Amino acid sequence: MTTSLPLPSAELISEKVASAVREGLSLRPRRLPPWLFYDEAGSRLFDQITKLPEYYLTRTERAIFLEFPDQILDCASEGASLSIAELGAGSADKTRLLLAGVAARQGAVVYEPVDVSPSALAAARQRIEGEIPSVTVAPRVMDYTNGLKFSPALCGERRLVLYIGSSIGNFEPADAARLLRRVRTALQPGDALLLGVDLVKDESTLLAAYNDAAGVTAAFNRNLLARLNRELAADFNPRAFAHRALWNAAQSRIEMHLESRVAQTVLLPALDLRVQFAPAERIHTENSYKYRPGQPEEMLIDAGFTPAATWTDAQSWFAVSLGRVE
Ligand code: AVJ
Repeated sequence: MTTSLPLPSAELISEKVASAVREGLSLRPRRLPPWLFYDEAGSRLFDQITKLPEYYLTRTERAIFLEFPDQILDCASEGASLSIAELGAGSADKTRLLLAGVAARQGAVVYEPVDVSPSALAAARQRIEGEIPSVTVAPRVMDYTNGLKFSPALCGERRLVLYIGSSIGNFEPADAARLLRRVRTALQPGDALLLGVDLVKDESTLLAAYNDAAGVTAAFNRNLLARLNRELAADFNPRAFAHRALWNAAQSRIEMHLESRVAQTVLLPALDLRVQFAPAERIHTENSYKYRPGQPEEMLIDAGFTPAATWTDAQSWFAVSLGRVE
């Protein structure tokens, strides 16, 4: 667990956890931010989610990268050489496809994964450098939602920033817009952003992706409570909360909640907090926005990028859009 490591950054993260939980559990309706899902156990569960038959997002985006690697890289590079940055270190499985393509073209490439988690970055570095020796990994420990600064670009080299996996979907529209504008500000003319987003589709497909038969998403959702038990000495009984995933059509988002099965009181001594839950009272743990065709391009324009191309799968379930800085 990160809290037991004597790293200054781990201490910062733990202060961040404490204040987010204090704030979120005091709100009505109660809520907890989705970045709290990703401790070590949560990251492992998310990895399992990406392999579920119902969770179409990861394999659909991967299929797009497998089908159009040259078009994507041609469009981003316009013949120049590229360095690759990525917001969120992720499992780097899809990133590997693009990195291998860039390495094959230029001989070598620098990859800068940006993440708040030093352990996620270390894992990404090991994986990538082990598999593609011509990639130099330069991890950046940074909370990209609070500000973003890249290393100075090499002369003549263009930076391609990856923000894939529909990670942007966790943010409400105003926050998503602010984040994309921050990315734009950190870039130079010639640089580009590759944005991967999940598209609106039939409700049953959407719901199944967040309500898998094997219960992995439920375990992922409940792990959040187990994490608070581990890190804040809270006494949540995760099984006393039901996993709920619903489609909010008006807001075009899947919502995940943890619903108290009974009246119960939870103690969080580290925060000097005691929270009473009524039966069926919910904690809102995640929004996952789904976009209409054309919307990723609009978001890019709003942030100051020029949309250059969009690639999608045969069913138009997922879109990958490239925005250029002019
Ligand atoms: C990593 C935010 C893209 O919203 O689909 C998966 C997280 N939550 N199953 C998503 C998630 C439940 C995922 N993102």
